[in-house]
Amino acid sequence: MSLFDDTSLFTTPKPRTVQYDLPDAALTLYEGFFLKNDADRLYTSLLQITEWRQEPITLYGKTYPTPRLTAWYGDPATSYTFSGSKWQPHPWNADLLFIKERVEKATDTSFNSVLLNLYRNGNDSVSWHSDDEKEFGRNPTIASVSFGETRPFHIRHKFRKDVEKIQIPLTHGSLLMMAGPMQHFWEHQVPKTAKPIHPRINLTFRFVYSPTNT
Ligand SMILES: O=C(O)CCC(=O)C(=O)O
Ligand SMILES: [Mn+2]
Repeated sequence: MSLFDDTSLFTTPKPRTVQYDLPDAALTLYEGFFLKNDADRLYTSLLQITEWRQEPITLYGKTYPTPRLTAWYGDPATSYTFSGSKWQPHPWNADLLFIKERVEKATDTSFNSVLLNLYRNGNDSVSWHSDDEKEFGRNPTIASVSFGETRPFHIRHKFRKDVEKIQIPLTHGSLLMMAGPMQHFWEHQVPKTAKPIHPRINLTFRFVYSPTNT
């Protein structure tokens, strides 16, 4: 067993729901949505079986390796363009379907795809962005599930300087639901950290509209 598989490092908080009172967003955090046994099992399994890749990303005409590993799974008809690359999904596996069904039941929402991110250490990150691509529809509902090391999820309003930026620690087994007009009014990031930390897996379930399902 490698150090990365030592899930005893990660604890899940007691289940609780936090509803954030924010302008132009519907944001709900379910801590302990997956209890420790399931969260540990899913972390270890997804770390090993996911088709992780480090994709190139082009910013202002320069190409860099994405500062994390990613993978895209979903229904065959969902394909989507992100940072200039066309993503063809891998087929669902049992772990992803297990997570998807639990999230769909609890939130009464359906999803047809998931983007996985692996933050290997503190040097991995995702920079400020919104998930407002037209393939997600006008006001997309995005379900964000986290396993492994807790990383802070920063959000800031794009237009209102009087609205405070907030940081939400996304713990092992948590579910964060982003809905309403949030992707049009807010941006989010997971910054780098100099602290020595363990990996974190994040899954964002989305509904992708395509010519075959609309
Ligand atoms: O890792 C996270 O919590 C966020 C990931 C994210 O924003 C994305 O994949 O679009
Ligand atoms: Mn995002």
